[in-house]
Amino acid sequence: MAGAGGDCCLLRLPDDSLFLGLDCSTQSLKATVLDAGLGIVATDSVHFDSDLPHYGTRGGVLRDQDPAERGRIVSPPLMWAEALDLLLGRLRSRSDLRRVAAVSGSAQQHGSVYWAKGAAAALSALNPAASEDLAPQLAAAGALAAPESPVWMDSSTAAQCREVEAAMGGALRLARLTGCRAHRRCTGPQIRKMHQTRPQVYEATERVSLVSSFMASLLVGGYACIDETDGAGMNIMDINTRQLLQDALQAMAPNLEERIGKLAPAHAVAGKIAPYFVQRFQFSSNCLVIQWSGDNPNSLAGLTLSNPGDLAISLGTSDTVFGVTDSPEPSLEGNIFPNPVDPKTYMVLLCYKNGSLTREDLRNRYAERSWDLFNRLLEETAPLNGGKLGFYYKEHEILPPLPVGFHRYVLKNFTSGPLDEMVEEEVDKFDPPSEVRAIIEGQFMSMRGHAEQCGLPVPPKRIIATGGASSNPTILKIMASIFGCPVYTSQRSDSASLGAALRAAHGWLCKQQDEFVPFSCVYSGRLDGTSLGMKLSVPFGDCEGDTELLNNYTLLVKKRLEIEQKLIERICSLMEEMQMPCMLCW
Ligand code: ADP
Ligand code: XUL
Repeated sequence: MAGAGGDCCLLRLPDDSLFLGLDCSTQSLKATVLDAGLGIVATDSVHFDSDLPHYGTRGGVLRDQDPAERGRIVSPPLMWAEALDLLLGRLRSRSDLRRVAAVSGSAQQHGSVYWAKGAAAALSALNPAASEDLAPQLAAAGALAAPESPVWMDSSTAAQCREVEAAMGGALRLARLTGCRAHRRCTGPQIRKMHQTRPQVYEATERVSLVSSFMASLLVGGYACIDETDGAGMNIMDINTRQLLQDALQAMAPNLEERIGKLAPAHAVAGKIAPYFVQRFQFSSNCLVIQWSGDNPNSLAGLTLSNPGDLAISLGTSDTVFGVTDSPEPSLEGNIFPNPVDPKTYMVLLCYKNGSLTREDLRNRYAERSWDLFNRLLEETAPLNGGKLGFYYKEHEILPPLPVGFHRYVLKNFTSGPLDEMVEEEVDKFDPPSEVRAIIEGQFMSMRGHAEQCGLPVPPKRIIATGGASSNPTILKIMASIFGCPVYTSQRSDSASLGAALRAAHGWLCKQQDEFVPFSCVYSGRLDGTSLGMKLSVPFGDCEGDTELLNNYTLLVKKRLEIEQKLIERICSLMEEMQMPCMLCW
């Protein structure tokens, strides 16, 4: 293996080359362009709601209003295609796209795109000379069997999840085989639901892509493979052998294998960039498209996370907590994905649906829509919030699996008795500053408790924070106190598009060497002074009282997990009373 013996620093990216990374996330399409010295040359983004308002999305998604389709959350794939044209048009005026040696990307994980019969031909015939852009050309060719794609926020697949787990010998067996139980957002159950509820769409489908492989397909002008990392979020791939599992495919829908196609490693070349992009945006016809992957795996690459003692926390539309391991132990709570830049290791991930959009909701209710006021309220309130604990679910949550609803508790005798003996009392509301502290403390306490249960390092040596809300230092301070470690941030909060640019460079090097080279060859000896340098944002342990506060948070985390369990039991017995199947504990 080239460079495995430590001589990978001999490998060089050509001096004048650029590497483009894209990130098609829930709310926006973002870009990072790196030069050969890994400096950031350009960044840009297209915000779906405001830049492409004709799709009518809110937060990048459409929510089904039909009561029978409660929890169905979709996005139009043509919106992502239109965003690609718009973003590349903007980038072309700011950087010389002819110098881009390779492009790769990230996308929100789990979403499924249904290509119609004949779409492969339509992709290869995209016409750069036509007056029309990608989206209208795809629409005119009838390239999509479904105009809307279920995305990771969709929670309408409970029945399919139950069926799939039963067919596969239970939730834990499925998790051990595929890296996770059938979470509602997993792609396999989404495909099963499409087959069951819209059979005409499934019948008309030639290929199913993930959002990541959909975007790569546009760039290569043909079907790109699903990569083995993002593919692990589907419940159909064996995470050890990285092969499709026949019984899992059958548990989802008939004739699925031919619709999925082959899987490919994340560092592989998907193809050369299609003539459409060469002529429209002046890419070189030699520009390589490296397999796209999921946004969390690409963040792992962008943060160069490789030390098992480090924990990454991404505060984006979803909140995610992840780390690296070489001995994965799949559980009922988290997800295991192969590491996109190291074939020997895996990433362990916890995902929360109530991330930035729920924080925004509380900011709008209690802090006049202003992050400045939100932060002032956080600073006005004392750590531990006087024993006030809040559970805020604007979306059906994954961890714990609770439906939409807000729950608030106050621990009785908080200032006088021992914390672990305190009893909680349910209340209707808190004062606004306490609401604001309760959501932030609550989110981090939940992450700490569940991370520990999944075998992630707690306390970690350090946390690397990323995603939109990681630009907020007041929030990061609370994260450090609750986890009991320093918090670092990278230069830019969009580690997914940065990771995609680095993976583009990695894929390019692997192609040059004709074999896998270690990812560190891309940045060997060059972390500081490049886009990859980390800065210490919040130290830990320097202030008197840090440790005592951490011990108190430890007790509150325990209490919080107990209350979560009681909430789950309460909902389960309500469902039982109504003689409905319990969706929380199947
Ligand atoms: P995505 O998952 O779509 O990639 P991002 O990582 O871009 O999301 O994060 C977008 C979110 O960042 C917004 O919804 C917003 O709530 C949040 N955000 C931006 N600035 C701040 C801030 N100063 N404090 C807290 N949250 C912020
Ligand atoms: C991860 C997940 C989310 C999306 C958000 O499993 O579902 O983090 O990737 O973009």
